[in-house]
Amino acid sequence: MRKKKHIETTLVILTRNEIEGMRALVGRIPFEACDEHFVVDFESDDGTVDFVRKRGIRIIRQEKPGRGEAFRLASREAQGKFLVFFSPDGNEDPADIPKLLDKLREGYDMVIASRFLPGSRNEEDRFLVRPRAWANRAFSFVANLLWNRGGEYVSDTINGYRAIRKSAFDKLQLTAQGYAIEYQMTIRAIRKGMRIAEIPTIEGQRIGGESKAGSIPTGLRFLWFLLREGLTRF
Ligand SMILES: Nc1nc2c(ncn2[C@@H]2O[C@H](COP(=O)(O)OP(=O)(O)OP(=O)(O)O)[C@@H](O)[C@H]2O)c(=O)[nH]1
Ligand SMILES: [Mg+2]
Repeated sequence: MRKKKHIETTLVILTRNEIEGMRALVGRIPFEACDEHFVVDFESDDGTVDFVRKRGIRIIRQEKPGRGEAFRLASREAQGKFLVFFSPDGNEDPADIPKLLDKLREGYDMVIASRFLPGSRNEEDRFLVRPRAWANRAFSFVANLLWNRGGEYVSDTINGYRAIRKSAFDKLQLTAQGYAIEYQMTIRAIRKGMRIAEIPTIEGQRIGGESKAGSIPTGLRFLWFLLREGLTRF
């Protein structure tokens, strides 16, 4: 009998109308660095679904919207003990995928691609006024101030480009539906005293399509979320 291949790593690609990004990036994604991969898609109607299927990539269609939903669905479907989440909109450099996984192999519970470390670059760095980057740094500052007791400072608590052990993901019992999912994941990992590492990343520009995360509504949602999370016993 043939021995079943051991699945260590699962690559999850998150899409909601990302045809241009997928076209540009699919050839650069190091699929061979992962034992399993699939796309989690929410209602794309721009050709993303066909594009993915034609390449023989498994696609899981989400029924409820939101990145939070996508992360939980992916974790239920994944067979690997290490999960790495990649969004093909141009912001994330696919070459970081093996680097994130290597850090998990070193024993960390979660590894974040940070846009705010020495050697990193943030999408807004080309501008003088950087509202999104400043808001991101402020949210990270508050999370560390409130909950980080002696762990390494986490410089980018919000970036979605990250890898995590499935066992750690399950322990965090994440409830956020949308873009707050990553922030919640980091806050709860800090509160649980999990081992968190960061690697510097170079954030690229969005390749095509549209951002679904307007800065002001997303920022306000984060503030509201921070308040609720602060009041949650965990
Ligand atoms: N599966 C899934 N993917 C989503 C959902 N919402 C957004 N995405 C994907 O998540 C990634 C990040 O979403 P964006 O809208 O680019 O948000 P952002 O990165 O904060 O904003 P910009 O980079 O400025 O556009 C993209 O690849 C989206 O296609 C969702 O509900 N489900
Ligand atoms: Mg983006």
